[in-house]
Amino acid sequence: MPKKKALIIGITGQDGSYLAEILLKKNYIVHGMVRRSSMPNTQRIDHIISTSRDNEKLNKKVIREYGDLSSSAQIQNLIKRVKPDEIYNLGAQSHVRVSFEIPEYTYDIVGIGPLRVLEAIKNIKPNIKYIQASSSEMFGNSKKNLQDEDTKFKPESPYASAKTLGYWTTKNYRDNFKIFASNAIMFNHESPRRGVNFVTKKIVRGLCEIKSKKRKILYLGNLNAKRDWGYAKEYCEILWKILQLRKPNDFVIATGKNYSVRDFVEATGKELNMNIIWKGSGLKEVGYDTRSKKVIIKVDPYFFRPNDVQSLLGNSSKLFKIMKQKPKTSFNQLVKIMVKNEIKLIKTNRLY
Ligand code: NAP
Ligand code: F7E
Repeated sequence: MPKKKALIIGITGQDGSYLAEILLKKNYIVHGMVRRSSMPNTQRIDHIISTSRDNEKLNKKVIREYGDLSSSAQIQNLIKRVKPDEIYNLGAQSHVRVSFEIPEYTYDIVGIGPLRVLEAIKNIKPNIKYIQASSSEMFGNSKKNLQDEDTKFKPESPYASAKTLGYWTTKNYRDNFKIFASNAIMFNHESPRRGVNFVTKKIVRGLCEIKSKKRKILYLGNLNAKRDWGYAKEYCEILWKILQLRKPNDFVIATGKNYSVRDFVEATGKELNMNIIWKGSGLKEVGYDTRSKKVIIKVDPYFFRPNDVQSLLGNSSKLFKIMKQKPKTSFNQLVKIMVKNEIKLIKTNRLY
């Protein structure tokens, strides 16, 4: 049987890199869209990038394809040339706070990007299976404490509004043009490969640096926000499984438990033999390590958002019912995985 071909948009990101490894193991030919940059942006996939385009010589490596979600022409050319069986759209300006600073760009890539890909699929090869990385941010500060596929969207940021557009575009192309197009509504998922300006990786790296005396203070924003944090590697395996279903569908992927940023700090501290307690309130609140007897966390309003989502908690019973699948890694296991890896990384000055 000929090998299946996948195109991963966003292959250089956290999820793209895990998904590429998963698909290569499943014997796929994997093409990955990479943006041209003045400094290397392929650290997460350097170990699997191929220099050859010859399928026979690929030997479980990714074929790099230059491209950008801003360009319909590039997307069309790529789809015409590669003719993938499956497209995973993980490409995004994925930082919520930054989306308030660059809203137009965020709308273009995150909101219109999926339309560009789906329109190309419709016109060039309508039997391509497509999955859209949708986000729990679409629920915003929801009236429902537990969010599922039927919960009303209430996007609070340019990022969330743009993701909501991507979600509906995906559903419209499925309903109107019979494209196999599914949404994975993913709640926060983390890993050692998480970008350093997301809160979990920032906390883990920051506390590891404090522990190894490379820095004194870690500055954070909203400590009270609660998130449903899962393990990225597991979520990527589920993305693949969603595309193997007989019919396209939309699924929430979540652990069903949520914790605050403050909880994440305390759990990370515990792994590093610190005992962090909180003193003061508001902007004056600090995290104090009773072992070193030092203040190690302070609040910086720079990291606040004009409007933050205070609590997200996902109900992934539909995923479990239809696919007998649910994320298994617990909050404490996730923290352990991230801290263990960071201790190794920090010795070599690598981020991933
Ligand atoms: P990430 O680490 O920020 O990766 C984003 C990827 O998109 C990177 O490869 C990035 O390339 C690429 N990209 C950015 N702008 C692009 C453009 N103009 N054209 C083409 N590619 C572009 O994000 P992630 O955490 O892996 O998340 C994967 C997807 O899931 C994203 O769409 C994100 O919005 C969504 N999502 C993530 C979570 C989560 O908790 N991680 C939850 C829900 C949904 P560079 O490396 O060159 O920047
Ligand atoms: O923030 C608070 C912050 O930036 C989590 C993206 O993958 O998941 C991610 O979006 C919470 C927020 O992730 C800092 O205010 C406190 O309440 O790690 P984050 P996010 O905004 O939830 C969703 C599902 C996505 O789709 C996105 O692509 O932590 N927080 N202090 C902080 N956040 C950051 N970044 N930095 C801080 O210093």
